[in-house]
Order: sequence, then structure tokens, then C-alpha cells
Amino acid sequence: MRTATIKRKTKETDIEVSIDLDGTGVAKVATGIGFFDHMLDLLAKHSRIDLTVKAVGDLHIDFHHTTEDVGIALGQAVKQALGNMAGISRYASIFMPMDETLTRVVIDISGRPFLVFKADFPRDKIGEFDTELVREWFTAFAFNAGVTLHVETLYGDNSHHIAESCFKGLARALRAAVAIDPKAAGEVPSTKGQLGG
Ligand SMILES: [Mn+2]
Repeated sequence: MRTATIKRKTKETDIEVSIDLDGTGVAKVATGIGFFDHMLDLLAKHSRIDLTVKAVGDLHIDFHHTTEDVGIALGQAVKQALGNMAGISRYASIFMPMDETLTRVVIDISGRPFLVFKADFPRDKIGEFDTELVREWFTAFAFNAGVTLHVETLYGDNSHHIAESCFKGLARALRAAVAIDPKAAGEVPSTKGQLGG
């Protein structure tokens, strides 16, 4: 079973994340931030990873801590659920369109955290959500999942579309990269014999 539950509590947030990498995309998400829930819903749907997120954070300050800490917990959950990564496809690259926007997402489930994030948002906010938090979420996710992640919006005008293409692109990239490669079942996809170092 490639599942994990992470509980993370600080003075700023109280978060529980559960995932099943071999699910069907069922999402039960409640962060208190409408737009962020929308992004996590579609992340589950398009990755086919079952995802439960319960987050209670200091939203009276702003959405930064809650957004970042959900990224940390979800990244840790993915890493834990992958275990020794035996049999996974490891790499994936996706072009994700959303109307006028096109975003490229490339992932290597390497055990070596790295993020390249190139997306410019025309607006500072989507609803009440600060667009700069999209990058914060991706940073927290990539570094805690232990993945190399390159996200670039090649073009786009609408901030909602740009954010959504980043999350949907990650979803489809994750779906392909965590999938078990039937030709390499049980093998760790590295000439080193291990991932993560
Ligand atoms: Mn939308």
C-alpha cells in the first residue's frame, strides 16, 4: 500500500494530510482558503492520488503559513508513501494548457530536492489568495517530497489559468512519475541502486 498520513502542528498551523498514490483522485480538502482548496482538489483529480487535507491555520494574519505548511505536509506524505521508490517510472514531462495559458512541468523523483519555478502572475491576488504563494507552495512541496521539479509558464494572461495550469501540470506529471513501470517492477530506477543520495 503506497499510503501515508502526516500530522504537523505548530503555533501557526495544525495540519493533517493523508494520501493514497494508487487511488482514484478522491479529494477531501478543507484549508479555509477557497482558491487553495480548488487547486488541491484538481491536484487530486488529475493525479488520481486520493488526498485528504485538514488544515487549521492563522488565516487572520494571511494565507502564507497555511499554504506553505500544507505544501510541507503533502510533500512529506508523498515521500513517505513512495518508500524506497522501487518500480516507479521516476521521470515525467507534461505540457498543460488552460485556454490561453501553457505551462510545462518536468519532474524527477530523484530524492534530491530542487525547484525551478518561472511563472509571472499579472495580478497580485486570485480572490483573496496572494499569487506569490503559488511559488511558496511549490517550493515547500518539492523540498519535502524530495523531487526535482521544473515549472515554467511559457505564456498566459489570466492569473487563475496560470495557477491552475501549474497545479494540473504537477498532477499529471506526478501521476506518470509515481506510476509503477511494469518492465521494471521492484527495481529502483537508478544506476546507484538507490534514490535519495
Ligand atoms: Mn479554476
